[in-house]
Amino acid sequence: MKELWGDHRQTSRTAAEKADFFRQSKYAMFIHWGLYSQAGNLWNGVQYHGISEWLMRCREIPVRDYERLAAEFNPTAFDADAWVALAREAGMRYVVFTAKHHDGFALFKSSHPYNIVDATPFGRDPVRELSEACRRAGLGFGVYYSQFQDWHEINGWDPVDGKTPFEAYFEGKCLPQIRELLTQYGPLSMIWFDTPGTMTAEQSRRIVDLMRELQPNALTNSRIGNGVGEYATLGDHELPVRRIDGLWETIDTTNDTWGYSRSDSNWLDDGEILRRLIGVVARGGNYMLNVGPDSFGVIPPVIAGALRRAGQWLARHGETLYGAQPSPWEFAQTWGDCTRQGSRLYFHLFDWRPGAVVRCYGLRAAIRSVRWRKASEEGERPAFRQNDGWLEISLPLGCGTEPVEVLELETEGEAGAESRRGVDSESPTRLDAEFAQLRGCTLESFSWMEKFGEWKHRKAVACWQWDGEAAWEVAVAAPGLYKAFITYCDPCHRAWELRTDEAERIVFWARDAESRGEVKRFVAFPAGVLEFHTSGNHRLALTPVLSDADPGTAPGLTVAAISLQPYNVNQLTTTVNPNPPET
Ligand code: FHN
Repeated sequence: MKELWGDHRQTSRTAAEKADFFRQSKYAMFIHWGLYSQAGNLWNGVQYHGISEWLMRCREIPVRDYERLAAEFNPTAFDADAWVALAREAGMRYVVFTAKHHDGFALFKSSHPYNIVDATPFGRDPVRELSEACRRAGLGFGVYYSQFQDWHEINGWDPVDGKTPFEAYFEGKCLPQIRELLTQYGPLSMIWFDTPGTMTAEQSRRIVDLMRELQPNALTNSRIGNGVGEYATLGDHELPVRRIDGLWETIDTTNDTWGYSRSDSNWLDDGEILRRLIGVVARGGNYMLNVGPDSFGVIPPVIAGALRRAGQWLARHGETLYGAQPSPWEFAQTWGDCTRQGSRLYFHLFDWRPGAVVRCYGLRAAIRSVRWRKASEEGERPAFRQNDGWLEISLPLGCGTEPVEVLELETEGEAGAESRRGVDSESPTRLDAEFAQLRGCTLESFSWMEKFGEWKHRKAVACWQWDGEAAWEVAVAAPGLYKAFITYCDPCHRAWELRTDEAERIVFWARDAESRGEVKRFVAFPAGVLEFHTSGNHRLALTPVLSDADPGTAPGLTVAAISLQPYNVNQLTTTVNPNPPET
């Protein structure tokens, strides 16, 4: 095999170069394919509705019964070039394929007999075919390897003390198979590890040492465990609200499962794929999106079509994302999101209409020009003005056929941005918990599953004391009335108040927003109409109502966000507070 690889042992790229490949790429295809795809979540006539690659575990299928899937596995329609062509057409820059998932079945030729070449009528090696197809197409190629969970092996799961009996599996199957992957398929972009469980630091380190020895150019993700990965993988389906520094990725699915499931057609559409991709790049990360080919080896056509349509957009607007820097703002905007290449900003419009004004606060740079990223733009240059920290761009009438339209702005030098959030006078502005200043309460991270394996993540302010306060520094575009919506769960059936620094306040009663166990049911409740008498800087504070205090209890309430929606911009009231709060 060595001849296929060239001399890569001597030509190790530096860490910076490896990072550069990752940073430039931004968008990747994740593929979950294995014996579970044969079952498609159907076992003994019963359809199961969680993530399908967990079928063996969730249905408690004995190893010998599950192994029978191998005897049937003959995906004759599998065509590595077709999958890779789809990834390319979708605009993805590398592919990560499940060489071995938790069920222990290897989708490559291994000395361990439980592998696709030796144990199925199919008899081909998809890792080889995909690695070669990616090389031909100029895409990066990496493999997923479940290093800790192996439900096929008696010692490959739930080690008691991190050594025996797990050590026997680790030495006997895990390390030899990783060696095979590192030596049989030419240069890999990465090995993508998963669920390190109770692996010891030494075990994680030994895998990394093997990678450094055999493929120093291959990256390692954080799920190798014990802090030795080179880039961070966030929680499954986690789309961060705030910018994250360093190398990281969001991993996501095109429906609600990773492996193929006959019962799951909850597909993303091209617009949603693009919005998620852009949002992740704007926060500083890479987006790896999964497909689950079926038992024939076919990627379901509905999602293939959506991926291609998103790819057509990327073919027109790729320079706004590949190699792009994150938004100068830490957060998304009311109208969409922003990416940057040097002194060029790209405003990706998710939510807009012709003739509307795109407004944003706190850009620290003068704008030289604004244009549509469109083929014919003659006569349609949007007008813009910068005033008092606000930038306003007036969209022309009659524009827009794209799932996401893009404005290109040229700035004087590289733009920075204020951390203070602007409150728009025409569109709702969401103030997330992540950006609140907290006293007597804490920011907590919540993760839960809706269906089995379908993760949701949200940060929220919780653990309130009676004198606690969550406050947001804002810049209000125009004085007037704003309807406040509070997104929360776990109500305490108590009064809360939202107060401005102009002594305006609304008091609302926290209603029922039932959560079930770990599952958080965040709901945006209307709380009241609040007035800002002046434009400019303000402070908005949320507190429990003290007169309600019961020393024996906590105030409760888990608050994810406050949204301010312009109530009636034309109906401005007096500049004197008509309704002073009680002291
Ligand atoms: O248990 C796996 C799951 O099946 C899937 O592979 C995902 C992908 O990130 N990783 C694990 C759960 O986080």
